[in-house]
Amino acid sequence: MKITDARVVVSSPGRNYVTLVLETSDGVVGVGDATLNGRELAVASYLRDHVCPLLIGRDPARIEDTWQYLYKGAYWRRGPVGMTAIAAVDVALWDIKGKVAGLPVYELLGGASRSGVMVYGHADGHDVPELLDRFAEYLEQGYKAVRIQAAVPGVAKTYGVSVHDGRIYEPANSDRPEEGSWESSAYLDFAPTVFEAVRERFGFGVHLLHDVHHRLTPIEAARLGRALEPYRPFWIEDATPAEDQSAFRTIRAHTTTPLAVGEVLNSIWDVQTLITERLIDYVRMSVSHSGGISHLRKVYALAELFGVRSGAHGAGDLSPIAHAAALHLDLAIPNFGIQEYMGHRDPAGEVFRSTYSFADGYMHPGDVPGIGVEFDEAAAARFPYEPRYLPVNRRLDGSMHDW
Ligand code: EZ4
Ligand code: CO
Repeated sequence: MKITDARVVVSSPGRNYVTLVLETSDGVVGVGDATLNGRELAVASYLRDHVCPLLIGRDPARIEDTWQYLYKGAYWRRGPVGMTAIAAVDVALWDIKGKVAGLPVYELLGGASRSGVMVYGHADGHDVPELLDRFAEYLEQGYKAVRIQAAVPGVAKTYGVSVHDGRIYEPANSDRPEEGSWESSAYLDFAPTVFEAVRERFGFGVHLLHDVHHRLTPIEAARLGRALEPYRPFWIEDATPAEDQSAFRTIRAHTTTPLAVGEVLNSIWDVQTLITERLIDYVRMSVSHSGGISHLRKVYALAELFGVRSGAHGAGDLSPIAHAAALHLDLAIPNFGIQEYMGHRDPAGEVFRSTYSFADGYMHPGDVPGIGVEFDEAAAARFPYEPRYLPVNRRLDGSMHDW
């Protein structure tokens, strides 16, 4: 069997997605997600112009060899654009392998290690009462874990708080980067009061998560971790800018609050120190942005040796194909921790028909052969690409801050 066609589809059913479609001489079709939020067309070009021509004629069964060929063959290593492109190829090849074998991908990865994948949802609010109302809705739906984000009083725009139009939180909401402002001291005082309010109303029988979104210095992050200890968070995420691995030594030295990081990282080398020095508890790299199933499972295997668990990024900018791929891996690995699940805005469901399901706080990828997501190219063509940027953030003196 040979790969006979490789094409890239950029569409915007509710938000932009980049999808790779591979076809084989046996008529089997595999799909992979290549979406890199706000930089979509760079990955589309990397695939179209530099990778797709190399795939034609290759044996789709040789997943690891293709991975090595694309990674080592590029000479230029790591980085979000290249690793997202390779991930799309990798997931499409796993999809093909599953379809050829007549098995869901998790069976090819060693089979299920658990009956379901615990996911967390996102509760947010412009103030604490609104957050509490949203939180209650998640509990009613059966969620066992919920991320809590509330607007900081006096701060113009807070990460993670949506415009409540009944839709899913989407930070890439403008054709120019929106500008926000940030000052950490108000946030550091406010965040523990949010946890206190949620614990007071709902008790300790539900996991609470929180995303700091790269906003603090190491010693500020240490202070936050310590202040949150009485409320026993499941984790704080991206407490400091993620690329500085050694910053976590400082945070770790001061708090027992569990730490998660990795959604902006792309390779096993980016988390080598974090894992081998046991500086984090959860690694948040996603299938789509870190070389696909083949590479992320190596990250998880390394993490297993050091007692670090998975906690993969699962925002709406990861397509349903990426979410399904994540669920297969989550179901199979021994050191699964939790999976983020934001859901997808309509009309994404018209373009991506998925077989995964949610019940009582747990998800399952389904048992159809392959990844379990059908990509409808005719439907995708009805939703053309729209330029969208993530926001930027400035300090009160006008200088750039992480957003
Ligand atoms: O900002 O996915 O944990 N989730 C997040 C997300 C990210 C977006 C960036 O594309 O931090 O909201
Ligand atoms: Co995050």
